[in-house]
Amino acid sequence: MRVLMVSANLVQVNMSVLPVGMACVAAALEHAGHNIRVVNLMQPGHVSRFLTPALKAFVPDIIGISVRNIDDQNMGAPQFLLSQIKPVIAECRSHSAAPIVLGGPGYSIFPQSALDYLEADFGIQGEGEWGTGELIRRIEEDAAFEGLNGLWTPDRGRMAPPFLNQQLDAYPMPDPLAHLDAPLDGGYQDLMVPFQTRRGCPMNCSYCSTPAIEGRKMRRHSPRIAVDNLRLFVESGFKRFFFVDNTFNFPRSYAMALCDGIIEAGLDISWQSSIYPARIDEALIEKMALAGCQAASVGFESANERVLSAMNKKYGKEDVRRLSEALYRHGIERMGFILLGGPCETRQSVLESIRFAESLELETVKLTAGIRIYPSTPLAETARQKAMIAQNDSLLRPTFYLESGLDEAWLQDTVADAVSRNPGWTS
Ligand code: B12
Ligand code: SF4
Repeated sequence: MRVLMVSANLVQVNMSVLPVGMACVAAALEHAGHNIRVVNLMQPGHVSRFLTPALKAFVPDIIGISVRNIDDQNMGAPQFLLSQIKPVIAECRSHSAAPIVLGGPGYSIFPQSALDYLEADFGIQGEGEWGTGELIRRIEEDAAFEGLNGLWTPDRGRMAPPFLNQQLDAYPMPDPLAHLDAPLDGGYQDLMVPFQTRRGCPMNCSYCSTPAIEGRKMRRHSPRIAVDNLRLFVESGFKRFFFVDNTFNFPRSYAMALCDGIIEAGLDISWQSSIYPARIDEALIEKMALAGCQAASVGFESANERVLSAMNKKYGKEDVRRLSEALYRHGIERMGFILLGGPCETRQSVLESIRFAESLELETVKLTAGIRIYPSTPLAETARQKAMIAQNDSLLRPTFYLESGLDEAWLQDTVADAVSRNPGWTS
């Protein structure tokens, strides 16, 4: 079949992000023998510039749309980014009668409400490699959709639970730079190539949407395959990578093996990753530095034990301090993240977290006021019990948890004040 894959992430919030998830699906479909065309829309003007000609010239049999962001998670002035995808769908419909399939991390959190809102024909929740191929097969053979894992339809909802392949090596590795037809200012060589080695997270933080996207069981590529793929990028001139794995340090043995592989392969690369502030020691940090880790996101979220416990975090502030000091010793830039306003938060705990972050002297800190509530999370349940949200609220429109008793204006002022007196801090 002729499959047009469209990345509909039209924003550059935080940084330009290459569509690695869409590239995974495109690689799997190409491997299965389909004729693939990829369009990477990186700003609204790209719709007429790149999508319209592709629709006219390629004449797809099916269109896949990758939905990454629903909103920007900013309680003060939330942007509902999903609305930007409506014109993308309208453009597809005006030039093509091909069925439209949605997928991607944003879509997977809201499989029914996003499908309804965008008025697409199908959605694949979770990983798209197997499900999209199977959907195409059934469309080609005019077969029923019953039992198709991860598939959602507007009328019948979910057909079966999402498919989680335990053998990630069974999928071809993606090339997020393949078929990149929307040039970025300054070229690609300076971009951080998003790179995934593991999927899933077992940590069960109370507010997290990852289970809906990747599941709770961690699945991995073999370190050898990951390193071979990194080498291909290096041979094409790319040296900067962003490991998009949820927690780089889990499991520790895997993180060590991956770093060893990078070092043994002599890859001269630099990279960023996210670290969970537990089960990490100096030996792993030293190995990460040797393998090219230049910066680490440390989402410690709070310094208050009651708040951390309500978030179901499995570390305390002394773990964070030890981690921060070890990263500093090995020359890894520390990017701290704090989430303010969740259950058990008080004015005192807000100030405690800010003071603690100041004492760490991190290179950068991002303070977020209010926690985005995602469906099927313990945080959503708490918000429902406290009547902050309606029982049947889909939560598709950005909705935030702010502990009762915490005044939003005070919190925003306190955050702004902390940002203004600390260089490298943002909100
Ligand atoms: C790494 C990451 C980042 C990095 C990206 C670095 C980089 N260079 O790529 C950084 C930190 C910069 C970042 C920034 C932001 N992020 Co972010 N990020 C992630 C994270 C952890 C992984 C995304 C990823 O790359 N996954 C790896 C790829 C391989 O998987 P995938 O994209 O899910 O693709 C699979 C499936 O979804 C599916 N699929 C994908 N496309 C398609 C298409 C079709 C047709 C089909 C059928 C299937 C399909 O198949 C793929 C392969 O299995 C996710 C959380 C998560 N666990 O998913 C959040 C996440 C995507 N981010 C999110 C957000 C909000 C943001 C920001 C807006 C935050 C901000 N205010 O700054 C920005 C936006 C950046 C931008 N310009 O778009 C939200 C999106 C939900 C929402 N509320 O909108 C998520 C889900 C986190 C969350 N809070 O829940 N992010
Ligand atoms: S560690 Fe990160 S990805 Fe895992 S559950 Fe917690 S917030 Fe989600």
